[in-house]
Amino acid sequence: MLPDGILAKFFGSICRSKCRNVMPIPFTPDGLRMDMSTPDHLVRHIDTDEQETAEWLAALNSVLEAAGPERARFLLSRLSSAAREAGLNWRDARITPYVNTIRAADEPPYPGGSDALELEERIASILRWNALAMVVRANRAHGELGGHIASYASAADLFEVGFNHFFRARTVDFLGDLIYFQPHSAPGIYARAFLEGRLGENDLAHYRQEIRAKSLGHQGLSSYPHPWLMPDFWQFPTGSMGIGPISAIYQARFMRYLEHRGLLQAQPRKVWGVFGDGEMDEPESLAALSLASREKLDNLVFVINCNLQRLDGPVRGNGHIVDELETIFGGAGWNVIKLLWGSDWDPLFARDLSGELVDALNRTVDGQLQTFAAHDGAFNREHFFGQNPALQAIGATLTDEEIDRLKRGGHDLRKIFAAYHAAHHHCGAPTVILAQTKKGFGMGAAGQGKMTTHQQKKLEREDLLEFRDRFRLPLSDEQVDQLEFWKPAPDSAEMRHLQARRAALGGYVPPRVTTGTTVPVPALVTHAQFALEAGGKEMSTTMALVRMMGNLLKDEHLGRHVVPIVADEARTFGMANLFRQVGIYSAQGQLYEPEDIGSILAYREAKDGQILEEGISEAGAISSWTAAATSYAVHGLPMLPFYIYYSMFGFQRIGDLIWAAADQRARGFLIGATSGRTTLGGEGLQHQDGSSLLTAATVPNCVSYDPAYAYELAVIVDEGMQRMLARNEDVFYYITVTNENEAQPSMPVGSREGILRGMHCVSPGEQPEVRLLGAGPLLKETMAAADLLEGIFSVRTEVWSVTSFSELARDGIACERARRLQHASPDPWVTQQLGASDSPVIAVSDYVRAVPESIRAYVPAHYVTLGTDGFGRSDTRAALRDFFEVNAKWIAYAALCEVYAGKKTAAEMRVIASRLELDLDKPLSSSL
Ligand SMILES: Cc1ncc(C[n+]2csc(CCOP(=O)(O)OP(=O)(O)O)c2C)c(N)n1
Repeated sequence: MLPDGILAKFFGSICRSKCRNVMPIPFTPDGLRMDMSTPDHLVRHIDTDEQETAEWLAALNSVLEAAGPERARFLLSRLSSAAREAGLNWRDARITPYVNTIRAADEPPYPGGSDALELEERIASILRWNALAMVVRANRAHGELGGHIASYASAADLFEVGFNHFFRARTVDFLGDLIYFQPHSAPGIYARAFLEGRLGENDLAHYRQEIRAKSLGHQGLSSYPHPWLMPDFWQFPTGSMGIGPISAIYQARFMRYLEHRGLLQAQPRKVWGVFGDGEMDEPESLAALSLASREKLDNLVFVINCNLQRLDGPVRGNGHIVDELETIFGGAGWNVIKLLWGSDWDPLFARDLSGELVDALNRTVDGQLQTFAAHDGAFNREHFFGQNPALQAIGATLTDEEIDRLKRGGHDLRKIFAAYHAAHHHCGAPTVILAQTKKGFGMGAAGQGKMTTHQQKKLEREDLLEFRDRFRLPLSDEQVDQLEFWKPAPDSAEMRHLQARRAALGGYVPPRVTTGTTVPVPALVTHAQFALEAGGKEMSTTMALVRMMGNLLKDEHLGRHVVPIVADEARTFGMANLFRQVGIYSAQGQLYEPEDIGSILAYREAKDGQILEEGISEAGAISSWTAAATSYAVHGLPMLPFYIYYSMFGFQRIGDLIWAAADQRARGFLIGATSGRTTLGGEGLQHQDGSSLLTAATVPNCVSYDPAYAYELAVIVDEGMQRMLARNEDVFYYITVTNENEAQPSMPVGSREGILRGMHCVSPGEQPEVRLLGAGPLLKETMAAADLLEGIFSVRTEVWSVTSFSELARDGIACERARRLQHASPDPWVTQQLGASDSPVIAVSDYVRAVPESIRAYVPAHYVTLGTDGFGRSDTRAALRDFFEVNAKWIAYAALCEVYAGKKTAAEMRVIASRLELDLDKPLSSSL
């Protein structure tokens, strides 16, 4: 009967003990005394009653031996709740000691034994050299190219264990693991592909010289993983810190979604993400940790390369980044594995009977660990092992050379294998491996642990020779001087082993594979007849979009490929009917009776639900969208995601994730709803979007539209589906839709081409004196302006609907350039449409003027633009349009200024303005 007796003893002893902090040991790396106080969170409590502690520990051990770990866990939980009941306010520290989570005794045998270990170490050394040589060579030739040596130097072993034992390739019957590679470790991944025979020497010789290489008939290698630039190689762009981690989580989750919906066969695939410890500072890196554990994503493994440094200096110089991440990941429900010390530390820990060694490691902050990494064995003996007699005794069992060679966990293949093995087999939660390494490992005095190591791109001769010797590379001095790449003969033991391991794991990684699978697109009339033949019916373009999507979801072939995504606000966009129709995806199904059960709009969660409702995380929703939009390549299964969101919280909020999706050759629809600076009345400054179309225009493979009418929207969506699903083009669509109800006309005959190319005439006029171009929600104001001009001022007009200024501008740029380069080219579409007339042209957009300005060069007449520059305001649409000078009256007035130019005086124009009730002395909308 342990509990009661033990509990009584426990509380008694706690009351007796007075905890005392260990005094930190001042550390003097250069002989000077420094204030090196250990931060409070790294100071452990001292034992005031060792005998009592020993009794408790013995009790725990005896339970473990007699009844096993389950019983021991139960007792500890029971103790913990008793402590809480007694008001102790105690909780288990989230931080475990600064040692490996996996005990040496629990390590599995290394596959292939010591022979394999030795070979793999040699292979890693070759890769280190080739990666280094690649960067140094490029920078010797062109100092501006840049590149990184130190990151891969620290991560090489972490990658190699993955490549040799875990990262499974795509085969005919297995879709393969997915790996998110730390971007600035790219040289190492290229170095491996070179040994594998996937890249040639000329490719390596053109690292970061993609343009020049192509002109010489070589591939050239992009700086970081960029599927756009190396479409058969890289799968996931990670160059912008933080994007890799959140994308990896949502990728793992999307794989589950596909499985639960029965679209993808359930396979034991893994998503691996290798990231830097500095990268974990990015909000996106940590943003979705709880989603991963909530959804029990045991198909996900993060390996955080804790080399303790970022670019400028230590990640957490005054603490332990590993402990901090342990707390964060552990708190979020992840399985955390600390991989801190190599096998050569095991005998030292075995000798550490007093616990002084562990205590010293607990207290040594990262900035100090970095300093130790940068110094030799003698220094470390003096300053680390020299701290007290117990440590001195442990250090005395090693030579300086051995101290120098003591490995950190992330450089020990055996330890890494044990951690990966545990992660690979862990069930019920994602795993993070916190692997401690040295930045610039092996770069010697030139780089290892140096503050400046991240930016080191060149090495002196002596350093290169030292590197060669350090990794026992069979290179002559001359070969080192020439920075020759080293590739052992195909029948060498190293190459045979390397190839055999990859063959056993199904082939090479990373591969980006596209199968060219197409999905039949239903005829436009089947899902959008209501829009094509609207006949004046009132609806908003958002309503039209949702109705089309509802119809597409019902399509026999396409339906299951559609992925509706929202962050929140499905109700705002009128999508609540889809809850019932296709359900909201939840891995757990629905464990509660929804409040609105029985209603036709009932909130329905289901394991095979089709809607991804991500909660208020635009970063999460776009990551899901990217996973779906690239499924055609990643899983060989084309999907058609529609992510519908407040347009202001798209390009502005998560523009970098959209840029990464573009890099990844995403295909899908981004729908900027409640769009337009004056169309989303009431919401004011941070909601009213006047810029997303401008940003969208800067993304090369993003095709953006601002349709005014439901039929325009229908044609655009149809063409988008044709291009992405039937013609397999690597483009994605950004379409703005609004919540303003409007009488929707039917589609005029022959307007399809104009809609798609960017403008079509909606109100032709005989010899117009002014041409009005209206876009999106402001087409209505433009039409009203034409009525004013015709009705009150007898000015002949013509009105055009501009569906896309950016498509018009792109066409203009291409035609103009073709001409400059002496190629035959038709006029740009906008030039053709506006023809030979020199009547002035007035363009109006609910976005900043830079959007309509983008076509100025191709407008063959005097051109005036009106837009919504400035901060949004909370008010009615009418008030907003007057404020931004984009309502019918202001448009008409702008037109009259051109029509009457040189014919009417300023005073006469003021009379016209007052007739239109316009205040000509109001401040500029964008003035401060
Ligand atoms: C969003 C973003 N900000 C800044 C950078 C520039 N940058 C590239 S690497 C790096 C430091 C990375 O440190 P860490 O993640 O610790 O990786 P390590 O090189 O130490 O392995 C920085 C700031 C970037 N790539 N992306």
